[in-house]
Formats: sequence, C-alpha cells, structure tokens
Amino acid sequence: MSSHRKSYGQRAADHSNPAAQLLLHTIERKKSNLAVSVDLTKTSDFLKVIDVVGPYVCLIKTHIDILEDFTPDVIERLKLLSAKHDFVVFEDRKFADIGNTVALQYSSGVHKIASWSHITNAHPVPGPSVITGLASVGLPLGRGLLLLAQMSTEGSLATGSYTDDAVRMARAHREFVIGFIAQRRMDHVGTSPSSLPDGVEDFIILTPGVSLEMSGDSMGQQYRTPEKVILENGCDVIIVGRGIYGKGTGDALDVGCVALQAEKYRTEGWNAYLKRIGSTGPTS
Ligand code: 5BU
Repeated sequence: MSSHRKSYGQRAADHSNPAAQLLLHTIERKKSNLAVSVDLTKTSDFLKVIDVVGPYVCLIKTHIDILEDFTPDVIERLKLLSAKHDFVVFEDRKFADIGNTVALQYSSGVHKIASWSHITNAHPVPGPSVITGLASVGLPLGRGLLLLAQMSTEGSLATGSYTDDAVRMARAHREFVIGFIAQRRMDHVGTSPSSLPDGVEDFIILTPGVSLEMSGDSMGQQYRTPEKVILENGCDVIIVGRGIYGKGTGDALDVGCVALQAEKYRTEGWNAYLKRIGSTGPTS
C-alpha cells in the first residue's frame, strides 16, 4: 500500500529515525496533523501562543532567532510546554552552508538548536555535505532533518530538477533525512513502480503556506487550504502561522480566538486525512 494511504501510526513502523517515529506517533495519539508556526518576536507572546495551541498540535515550529528578548530560559520553558502538551519541536533554521559551518551553527552559538529541537531543516543547495555536517551533530542525539524540496513562495527556484535532486539526496541519507518541506508528495521522483516497491521509502511531507481565509500576503507567500494540501496533494502535516494567531501580539493577542482557530485547523486537517485513507466518521 502506498504510504499516503496508510495511517500515521502504521507508518511509524517504517522509520528507524527516532524523530520521525516521535512525530508520527504524536500525530496518531493526538489525532492532529496540525503544526503551528509561532513567528512572534516577544518571548511572552511566543510562550503564550504555544501554551494555547499546544493541545491541538502535533508540532510547534519555531524561528528562535526572531525572539528579541531571547534567553536560554526560553528553551527550558519550551521544553516544559512540549512535555505538558505532548508536541514535537521543529526549529525552521533552513541551514545552507558547508558541512563544518552548519555543524557549528546547529550545535553551538546562543541557541544550541540540536540540544532541544527534535527536527530541523536544510536547503539542499550546498549538496550532500550539508546533510553529513548536520548528521554529525544530530544523529547521535536522535534528531531528524527535513530537506527543503519546494517552497510556498511565488517565483521559488526550488522546482523541477532541483526538487528531484533534493529527493535523491534524501534517499542517500535516509537514516537522518526523514522528509521534506514541500507542497506535495515526492514519491514520483525518478522512480518507476518496479524500481521503488511499496514500503521502501516513506518521507514525511510538512507543508507551509496554509490558510483557510487568505490566498497570500503582500510579500510573496501563497496559501492553500488544509484539504487541498492533505487530500489532493498527499502531504502529511499542515504548517499554519498567521492563519491561527493573526497579527495579534501583547494585549491584542486574543487567546480565545487563537484556541478556536487552532481547533478549526486541527479538525480540517484531520478530516482531510481521514478522507485520504478512506476512513469514515470524520471528527467534528
Ligand atoms: P504563515 O504565517 O502561515 O505564512 O507562516 C508560514 C511559516 O512557514 C513561516 O514561518 C515561514 O518561514 C515558513 N515557510 C513558508 O511559509 N514557506 C516555505 O516554503 C517554507 C517555510 Br520552506
């Protein structure tokens, strides 16, 4: 059976990488394929939104470098929230340098990403050394990597043969590369049914650029609905940012509204998945 017709729980067994297993089991346990991208610049807003959306998500995606009042204590509190609400953490760092440099950026500096983020990501542009550099730090810690095979932005250069080469790079490093940031499944790349038997590979596809209300922003972002992403394009996790918390920060942050939005996206994403695997009885 093709992996996108299997349940998340069944797919966990196909992975030996601990971060991939954790993500798939968390999705199944919480019946949520919703990831929230918490792109807020004040620690208090950042932690508040995570605490509010925590019950509804499988994963929290961070850009830790945009916090203007970052201290190492933020990480301790993020870890506590991750344990409290049972979610995976993904630092959207988009590494893109030589192996030696990305290994230092991943392990060191102020943020010490590898020490707390279950999953991170990298641009394939430097070639396979970006994976081996990151793997030298992340594999011993049980971390997982996503390659950016496509982007959601208008005019993205990550298309065609670039995307296909990203998939080939991932196939050569399946112990560490657990999937892609992409807009659709990648199973078709460079394979014929006979060269790639069912079950041989199962990359997890996480997809940003998701909104129920908006079609884009003023800076090139392009949005699609959860149903389009999960059902039509066979992706596994929807990543939603402003669709859930709007532009609200500080006093303007309406936590009741944020919770309602998170619940709505969780339901939309999960029902689209149930349709995809042919299960009846959507959750309301
Ligand atoms: P939004 O508020 O839902 O538009 O936020 C989307 C997030 O996903 C944001 O953190 C981006 O950095 C991230 N993102 C994206 O939007 N599109 C991409 O192709 C990639 C990441 Br890769």
